[in-house]
Amino acid sequence: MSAAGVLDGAAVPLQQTQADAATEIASNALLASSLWVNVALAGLSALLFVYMGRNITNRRAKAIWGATLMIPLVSISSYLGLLSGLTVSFIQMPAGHALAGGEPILSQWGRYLTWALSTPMILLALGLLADVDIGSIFTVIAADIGMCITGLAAALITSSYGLRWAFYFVSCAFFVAVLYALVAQWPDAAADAGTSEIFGTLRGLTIVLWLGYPIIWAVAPEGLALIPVGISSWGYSALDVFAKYIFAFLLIRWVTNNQSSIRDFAIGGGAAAPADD
Ligand code: RET
Repeated sequence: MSAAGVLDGAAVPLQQTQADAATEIASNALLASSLWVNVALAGLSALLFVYMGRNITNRRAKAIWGATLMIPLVSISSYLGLLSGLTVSFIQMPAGHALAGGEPILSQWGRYLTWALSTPMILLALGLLADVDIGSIFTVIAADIGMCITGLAAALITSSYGLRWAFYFVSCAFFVAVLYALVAQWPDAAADAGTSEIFGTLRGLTIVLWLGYPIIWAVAPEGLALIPVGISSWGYSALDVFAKYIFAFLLIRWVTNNQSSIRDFAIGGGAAAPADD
């Protein structure tokens, strides 16, 4: 395969399409601001979370903090990738799509790629908080990665409009598996672990906010093209503010204030030894 992208039927060097994408973003104030706001908030969040976690000693609390800190760090990389044009492409829509035959759309496919790293961290943090068994954490994270990668496929397919939606619905099926665990399985573990209250708050936040992402995809230029890319990008960015930074702040604040009530990891594979007093 040659290192060339195809735009309007003509071969275009990849470097050029990358620079074009970056220029297109920079010249659209709505779009550019939706990305820069997140770079700034992710940076501030990462610094704040490092500071908040400075006195954590409980190992489970430390693991939750570590997973949570990854969320803004992945986010910075994600948004810088979009701004640079590296993870953004002009995509010609297939026949059947509302924009078929028109200008290629600017797809922010890097979002779906980096969600495959950030969303597992969110679920790992929630699973550790609820003290869910490792098999369940693994399964839910596998379904979640499946959701992100098939979402990426749905966004990138240019050969068939039907297959774009087929991948969209496969992604939704993975999403249902994640939601099922959050709604029906993990709350019992959280109740056993004594973390029901904070788990309930974060679970509610996660379910409501995560439902917004497939809705935006469906109405964005990638799907039915009912809204322009500047608005869909702001939609994702606004959801990210709450689903990532606010979520992570609430979790780290609770963990640092309640270390003594967090069940530490079992030592040597057995039950944790009771305090020796
Ligand atoms: C897509 C489109 C295909 C169908 C579904 C989707 C779900 C995406 C979700 C994303 C959550 C992202 C978060 C990112 C934080 O870093 C891929 C949009 C179901 C739920 C929370």
